[in-house]
Amino acid sequence: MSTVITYGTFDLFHIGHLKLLQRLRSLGDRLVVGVSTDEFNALKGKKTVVPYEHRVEIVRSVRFVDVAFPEQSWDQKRADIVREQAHIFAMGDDWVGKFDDLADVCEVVYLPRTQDVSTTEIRQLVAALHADKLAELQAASRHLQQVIDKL
Ligand code: C2G
Repeated sequence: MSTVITYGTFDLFHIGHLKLLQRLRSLGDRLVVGVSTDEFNALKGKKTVVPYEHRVEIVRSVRFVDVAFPEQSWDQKRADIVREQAHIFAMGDDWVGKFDDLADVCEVVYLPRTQDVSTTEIRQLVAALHADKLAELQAASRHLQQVIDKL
């Protein structure tokens, strides 16, 4: 039974997250995932849209995931690897080289990210849609005001 371990925020869960979990699961017999808590993300300077309780439940419900647990600090990985008896530690290649220090306790692997999708891009898209809607409403209210003024 070989275990693969990975970590992430998984905010606004998208196809990039799903494809990574699917590929990681195919590297072993069991996939365990550390999901960053909201407090830990604050330490990372990250504010998520979806709260931790929902993100970890979504990750847990992915059929490629066997276990999901809270990631609360940068330095818990070594203990997690030993606890879960992980053979492979893996991340997307935006983290390449960052966790090579774990190579004394398990194999360290970085997989290519899925192109053209990210939580940041989804947030920007929603913000742009919001701004467009706002502009539309402001134009409508200006027009309405002009009509009222003519009455
Ligand atoms: N990912 C991917 N393709 C994308 C977007 C993300 O393969 N288009 C991968 C990332 O490389 C990462 C995982 O999905 O391995 C989760 O990404 P994030 O939620 O952005 O994770 P992050 O906030 O970087 O947290 O201790 C490590 C941190 O917990 C990593």
